Amino acid sequence: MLNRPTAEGRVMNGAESLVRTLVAGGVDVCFANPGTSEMHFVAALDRVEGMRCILALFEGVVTGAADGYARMAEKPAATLLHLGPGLANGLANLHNATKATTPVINIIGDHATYHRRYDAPLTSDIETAARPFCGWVRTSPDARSVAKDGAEAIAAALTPPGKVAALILPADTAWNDADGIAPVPDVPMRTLVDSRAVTAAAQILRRGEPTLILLGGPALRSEGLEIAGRIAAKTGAKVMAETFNARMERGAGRVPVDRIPYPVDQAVAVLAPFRHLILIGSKAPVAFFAYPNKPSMLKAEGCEVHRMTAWGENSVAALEALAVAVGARPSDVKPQKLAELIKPTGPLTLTAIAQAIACAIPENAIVVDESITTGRGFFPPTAAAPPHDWLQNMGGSIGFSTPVATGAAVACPDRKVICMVGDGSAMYTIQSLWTQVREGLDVVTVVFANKIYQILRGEFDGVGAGEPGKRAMDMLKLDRPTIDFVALARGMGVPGRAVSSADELNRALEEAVREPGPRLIEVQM
Ligand SMILES: Cc1ncc(C[n+]2csc(CCOP(=O)(O)OP(=O)(O)O)c2C)c(N)n1
Repeated sequence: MLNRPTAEGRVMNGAESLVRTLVAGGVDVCFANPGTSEMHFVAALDRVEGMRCILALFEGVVTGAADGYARMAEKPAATLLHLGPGLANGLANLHNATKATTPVINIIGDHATYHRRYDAPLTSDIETAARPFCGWVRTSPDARSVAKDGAEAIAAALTPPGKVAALILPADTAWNDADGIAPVPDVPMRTLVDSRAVTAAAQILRRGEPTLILLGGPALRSEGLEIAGRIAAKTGAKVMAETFNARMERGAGRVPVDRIPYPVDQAVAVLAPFRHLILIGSKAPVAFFAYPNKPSMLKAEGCEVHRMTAWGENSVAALEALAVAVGARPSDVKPQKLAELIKPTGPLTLTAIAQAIACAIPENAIVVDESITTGRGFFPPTAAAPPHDWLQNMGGSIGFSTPVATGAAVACPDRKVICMVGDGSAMYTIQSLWTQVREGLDVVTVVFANKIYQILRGEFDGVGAGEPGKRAMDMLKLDRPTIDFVALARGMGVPGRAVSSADELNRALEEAVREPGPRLIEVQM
């Protein structure tokens, strides 16, 4: 362990070469939950300027925060995880990040290369654990490779459409001598769509048969939506988004699009009229789960699917080319009638909750949506709120929103983050609140405390499991004991309030949006 002097006369080990490579490569935020094997990475933080390292108290918060950060910062964060078990705790939110094609760079410590053969307690096959959830996996063989491997991890994560990368760092590769910083290899741009795909889509649109343009990914930012709105107005096609989306720009002044509903019967009904489906940055819609006697593919029989853009292609440029091909102009877009913003009063119905949220969303807010059954109908009533971003879970693994909101707030310190979460989902990664306090993050967490896994009550029926008895209902209900979210928040330093009427919710939201720093509102349903 003979660490060499740097240009400034200090020694640089593998860990420091990696931290410096990350910072030089534009990765300057790291969400961390370290252990013994990561201590040299932690030590390097004191020697390297420019890396903001943020402690989270569970790895699911670490990985979810990295997802939320990258969605908003449009560049990846690193994570620091402790061997196989640390990674395992973080995998669920890496799964969600992978499905959303979010770039993430995981640094996972391992035992020193020579120690692995002794099967010490924390030994496991980290690469095998990482592979199903990470698009790029590598173990650094020695300290001199660490910087180059780190630079290649950045390039892999950033290569369109975006990937979760896992770099495994045996402890001796962190503490042995390194050669210095490595430059990040060139990252390819999103490629342009094949002009034949544009011509084919334009031909379909010109036929005038019922056509749905289904948008996903970057096409859901305001520019893509605006162009899609032009195309729809000119051709009569309908534009929709997938059920769940990584990031959609919406609100007053933007072209509103609705999403395909989650329940299979509703989705089938929405898609039934269409003869053609044009996919732009999206997938042909499939049911979240299989149900007896229900289809897996949601489109109507005979509906033709045309994939206009492949993964990693520039879907906004593709929309632009399609608009030109069909002769659609900005003046073609007609303003659509949106649900009025009405401040609700009286009992806390689902409509009242949606209206209260819609009135409270401030301009440029970031809404993270894990509202599950409570928020299924939130989209139309919030469409006229001031312009905001709406982030959702594309991987279905719950415990997503509180970490993602944390990371989004780190990425955008000047924007209010509103995290809407079911009480069941909130309990997976509630530790996020502690990190929000420590980092002074502007997040309002709104917990929908219906005291049940309400969605699963519906799924019980949906899969034909019969009538739930007492023991089955015990697996769905969260009422024994009741969870006190205000007390949980207080325990982590977050001021909280419970509300049980629309007026109370209005007031709590107004206060939480006005005051800086984290706040929690428990909506008692
Ligand atoms: C990691 C993970 N574990 C379990 C599930 C199954 N699951 C889906 S939704 C849900 C409950 C959600 O409850 P809550 O957040 O309270 O929302 P509600 O259904 O009451 O609207 C569960 C347990 C899952 N999707 N992901």
